[in-house]
Amino acid sequence: RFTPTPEDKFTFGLWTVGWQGADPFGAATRPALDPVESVERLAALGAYGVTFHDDDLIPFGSSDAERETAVKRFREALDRTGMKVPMATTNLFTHPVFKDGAFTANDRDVRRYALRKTLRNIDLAVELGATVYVAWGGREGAESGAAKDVRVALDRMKEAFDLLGQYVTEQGYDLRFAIEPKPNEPRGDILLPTIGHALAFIERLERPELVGVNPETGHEQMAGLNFPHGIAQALWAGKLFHIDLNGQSGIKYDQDFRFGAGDLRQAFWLVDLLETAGYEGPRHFDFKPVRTDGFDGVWESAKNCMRNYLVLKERAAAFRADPEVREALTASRLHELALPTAEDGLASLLADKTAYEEFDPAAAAERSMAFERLDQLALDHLLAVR
Ligand code: 3MF
Ligand code: MG
Ligand code: MG
Ligand code: MG
Repeated sequence: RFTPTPEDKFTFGLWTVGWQGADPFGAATRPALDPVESVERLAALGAYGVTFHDDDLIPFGSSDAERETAVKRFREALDRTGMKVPMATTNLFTHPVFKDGAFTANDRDVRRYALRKTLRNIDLAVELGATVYVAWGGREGAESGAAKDVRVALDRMKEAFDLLGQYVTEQGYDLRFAIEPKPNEPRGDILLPTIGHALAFIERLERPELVGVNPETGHEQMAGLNFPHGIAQALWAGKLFHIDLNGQSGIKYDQDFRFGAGDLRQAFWLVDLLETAGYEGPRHFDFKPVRTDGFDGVWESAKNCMRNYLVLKERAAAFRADPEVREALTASRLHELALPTAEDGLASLLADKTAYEEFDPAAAAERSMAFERLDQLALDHLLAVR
């Protein structure tokens, strides 16, 4: 029970289990992990696949020969274990050259280099079978006002995504892009800070159909936003191309706890949403095993990201199947929300005296929505006391 299999489509970034624990105030507390070991361990735990930044697999500055060896060993581990690579991404934030950003760096040479670094890894991503390419604009931003002309920077961001879209189209690649929003950290403020900003930006691109979002639980919650609500809007827009699952306790630094830690109620509603909305992409964990622990904690937390998802999946299904919940949903008029407001048309709405002239707002205001009972039923199911 609660033991994952590849059909559950759980994936992990190489950088998650591989995180060595260096933070702004302290050095690494764990040695580096070989990507091959990560693939093997995650496969043994029941994961479906792994994802990577170019530099996670091929250390920055590697020679062509070193690059070939690293890719060959990785590919052999994938073949041996049956693990997939559904997504890849570019590291455009670690090297000091990216200190002022990549696609929106003021320095034009840096922008051209960032695009070439990305295009190079796109070729590898496609070779390894990826169909989604994530773009987190970690250092696209500023700490002060005059340092970045945001409107002009957005022109450059659009230019970058238009060029990337042109490239995959010309190459005939089956690859779509997913923008990962984040409000701040490491920059004081980051461009495209939330799901909503990203969705609006995408509609201004040359090929909007090629670009969606990769929202991360903690990133939206760092901005005080409701993650399941943001995911619902991304799904509604047909733009949930990928997702980063983790845990976060309120408006703080990017905590990257394992999935299930942090805001458990939002995690419950998120799983309920993903499992009922027809989302078929990977359930991808982007978390950091706490730096207090050794490798025991790394594998324990990786296992528990998946376990917690499966527990919540069972709890959410129990909630939906409970006859009392169905009754409560009806009492709260959820079925009525699903009815169009004026399927009879505007003229008919204007002619309908019961809609206005004869409508009694005071009487309607007295109808209880009965949300308290509904929410307690959800909590009882989440706590497994029903
Ligand atoms: C940072 C992140 C990133 C992105 C990654 C793209 C290092 O807060 O979440 O992880 O997820 O760059 O997938
Ligand atoms: Mg995070
Ligand atoms: Mg993160
Ligand atoms: Mg992320």
